[in-house]
Amino acid sequence: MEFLTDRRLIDIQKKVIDGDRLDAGDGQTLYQSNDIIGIGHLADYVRRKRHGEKAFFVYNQHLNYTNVCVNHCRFCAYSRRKEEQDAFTLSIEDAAGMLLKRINEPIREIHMVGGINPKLPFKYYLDLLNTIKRIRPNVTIKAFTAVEIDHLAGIAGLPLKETIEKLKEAGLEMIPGGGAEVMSKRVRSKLFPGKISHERWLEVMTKIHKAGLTSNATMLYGHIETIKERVRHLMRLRSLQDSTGGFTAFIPLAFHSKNTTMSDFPATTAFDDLKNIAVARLMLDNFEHIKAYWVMIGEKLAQTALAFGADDLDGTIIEEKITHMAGATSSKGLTRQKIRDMIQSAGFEPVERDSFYNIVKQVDRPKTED
Ligand code: V47
Ligand code: SF4
Repeated sequence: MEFLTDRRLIDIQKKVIDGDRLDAGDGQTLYQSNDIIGIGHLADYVRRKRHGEKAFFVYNQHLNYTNVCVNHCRFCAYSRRKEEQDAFTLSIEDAAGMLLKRINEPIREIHMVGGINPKLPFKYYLDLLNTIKRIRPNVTIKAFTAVEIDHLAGIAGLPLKETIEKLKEAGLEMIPGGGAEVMSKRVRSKLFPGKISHERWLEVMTKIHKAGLTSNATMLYGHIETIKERVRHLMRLRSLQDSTGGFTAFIPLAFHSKNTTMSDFPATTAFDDLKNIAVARLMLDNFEHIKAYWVMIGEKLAQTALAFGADDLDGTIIEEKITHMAGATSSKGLTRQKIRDMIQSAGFEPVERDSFYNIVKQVDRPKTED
């Protein structure tokens, strides 16, 4: 492969072709390099070895049950204090109504997260899960980040293991990857001191995986984190994955600063967005899937990211709130046809999946259906 303009990547290229694991020093070199085409080629090589031309997406619905949160992360535009005018908490009936509104759509996954609202009892969360399962018995519920799971154990007055068992009995099958941000004590103390430590985040994930549930993992980038901290974050995820194998996908999250206390921070660049996808694909050799989350990086760049190591575009979503409140300009949802077109016009094969990457069989649909 004669495409590297940065000679420092030659040793990394050899490791990638030989299937050898990259180390933290390689991660640093990749992040420091400006040879985005070279890095992209290497990531694309790994991506095609794993998934060929397949690019996945899921028919999903987002449900945010409350924006009241006591954590006050500095990068968050979504959360509110309980007394603020636009603070909201869904009743179980409200949540049911949101599901019923779209009951005729073949939704496979409900992605449900919220703030840390001390007013809600543990029963509320069990009721939410039970209600979703009653209304939509066949969806997978991917809900509650590790931060919420930690809080739920606190209000249930139970150890993590028992808390997770109760949530599982009520219908929880998978948890989303949020809440880790960047695993660094320095960044946490400056941006999200109210949130659980990264040690606790990893502990919750370990218990989730041990309970037989899967999860995703994310990294919030484009704020005050250093390259070294990004690499350390990836290494910690890789190491946990070595021991549990419970992570399904990694999703780099591009920081959006509008309406936050950090609104002077510029948007991430396309260059850095693609680099984060590609470096993750190369460093996380034990993660099956790397998601280009179109909500954060926009539809056009997410499509391009398919050639830089990503194999998944997340899904249809409809009504994304967290990033749009922080100024995202992407759509709030996409139709399946739009996602298929994005994938096909990038030269890949669209594959509709469920939460566990089982392929959803395509049936002939009338042209009017998305
Ligand atoms: O943990 C909050 C991030 C996360 C901002 O698992 C922000 O499939 C950018 O975890 N700018 C929640 N990011 C979202 C999340 C997620 C999203 C999509 C798919 C999956 C999955 C998980 O959003 C939070 C935080 O890191 N976030 N505020 C912001 N202003
Ligand atoms: Fe709360 Fe999550 Fe926002 Fe932090 S990122 S303030 S935990 S809703």
